[in-house]
Amino acid sequence: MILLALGSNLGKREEYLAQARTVLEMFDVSIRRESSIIETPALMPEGAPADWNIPFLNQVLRVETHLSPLDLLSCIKHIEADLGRKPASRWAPREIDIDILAYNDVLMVDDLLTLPHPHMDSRRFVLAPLAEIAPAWVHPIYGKTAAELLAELPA
Ligand code: PH2
Ligand code: MG
Ligand code: MG
Repeated sequence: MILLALGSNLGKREEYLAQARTVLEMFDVSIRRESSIIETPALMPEGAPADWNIPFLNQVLRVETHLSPLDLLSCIKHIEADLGRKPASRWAPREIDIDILAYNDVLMVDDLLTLPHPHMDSRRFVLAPLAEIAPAWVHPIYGKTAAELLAELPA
């Protein structure tokens, strides 16, 4: 199962998510399921500027594609730039963020891409929409389902 997470906390957030879905389909990334869109408080690094504290819209997609993980990543980087995302520091507010959560059972650690996404198991804004569309998906390292990982999150 190939899983993507979308996030936006700048500008017309809903439109950025919709445009991302449209452009993904144009690049041979077929969306098979999409979660509800949820609004979530920004998770910020310690010491982040106060004006970074802008709520996100988040959504998770299950997709199919013939692109390899790194080709999918480079496609995603192009889409993010095309939709108007400006280069900014890590975790700064962004018009659109598209992250690959998992690519089948591929395990990789690379400067460009780590799979599964290294923080997905601790983030409610990822696990809640993921558990909505793929509760039985099993994390290839932890051997737990999305539903189990969500249930184990501290409140
Ligand atoms: N993405 C981040 C940093 N913080 N917070 C929420 N709620 N949702 C996100 O998608 C998010 C975040 C970096 O990609
Ligand atoms: Mg992200
Ligand atoms: Mg990203």
